[in-house]
Amino acid sequence: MKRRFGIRTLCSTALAVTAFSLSSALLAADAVKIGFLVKQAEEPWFQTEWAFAEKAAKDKGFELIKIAVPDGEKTLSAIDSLAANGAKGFVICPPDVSLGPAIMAKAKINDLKVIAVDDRFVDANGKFMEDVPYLGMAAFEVGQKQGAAMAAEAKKRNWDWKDTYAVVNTYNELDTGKKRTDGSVDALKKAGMPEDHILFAALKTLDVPGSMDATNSALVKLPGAAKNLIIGGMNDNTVLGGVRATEAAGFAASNVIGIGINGTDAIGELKKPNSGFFGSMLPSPHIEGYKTAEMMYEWITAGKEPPKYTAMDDVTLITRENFKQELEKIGLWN
Ligand code: FCA
Repeated sequence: MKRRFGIRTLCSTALAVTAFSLSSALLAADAVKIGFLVKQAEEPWFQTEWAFAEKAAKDKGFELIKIAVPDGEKTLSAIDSLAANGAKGFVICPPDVSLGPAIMAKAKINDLKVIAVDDRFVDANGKFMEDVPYLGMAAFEVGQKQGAAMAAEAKKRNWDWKDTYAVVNTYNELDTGKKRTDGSVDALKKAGMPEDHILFAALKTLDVPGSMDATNSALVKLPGAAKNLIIGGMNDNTVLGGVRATEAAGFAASNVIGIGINGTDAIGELKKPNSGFFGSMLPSPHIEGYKTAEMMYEWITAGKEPPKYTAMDDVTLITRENFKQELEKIGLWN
């Protein structure tokens, strides 16, 4: 009797276990998979987007597949591997916006939905691919705020425009880059900076060494009267290298105002007690990462199409005075 009871218990336990593992296997097979592809995984900006997309994945219960795509070849093969893994869509900041048509063609063959983040796709004629949902910075406005912050700090230091010059590192190949530097130059001019005191230096690469090279090429063109310098660029890295170039050229920190954009990539610099890198315009990488991943999830699971264009225009100037508090507020201080 005792033995029979034992066997029956064993059988039902076995059945329960089978049912459980079946359902968890089904669940795993059913888990929605979403890719998040970024062009410069080494930038804290993109690591922050990833971290918050991961948070969305936990909250909503989907699986996030993060892939670094530094070039076109890696981008296209990443899309194939996402499809092979059963993903249903991906969010992407492409290494080159003109890859847009190739990315969309690959996504279509593999039946994957696409949302662009930060850098907007352009077609073969250089026109925005407006059909592809895009979320990114309101670039001109953010640039204007950056320029206004530079001018305000120059005013605070009682700088005279007569001996103040600006070096703006540009990356006009990328619309969001061009609009940001156009915006900052617009604000500097409106604040009274003479147009011929603004020097432009084209960036070859979007990293610190690239911006150091660009600024160096402009510094040699400065007139002897240049005492104070403003350093501009589309993000933190493109300003950080510029500031390094001013140090090498012998400018003291008190004679340099560099203000970047991103905030995330300037944390190490702002931890230093002093440098010509004065601050950064901090947008919302946490919201960008979370929201794009969430929009993709809702598109896949509920058929809710994301808006074609979402502009993020909220920025806060972070400096050595307030960066810790501002980053803490949005959960970015660690
Ligand atoms: C571009 C830049 C990044 C970041 C992002 C919002 O992709 O390369 O550093 O500023 O826009």
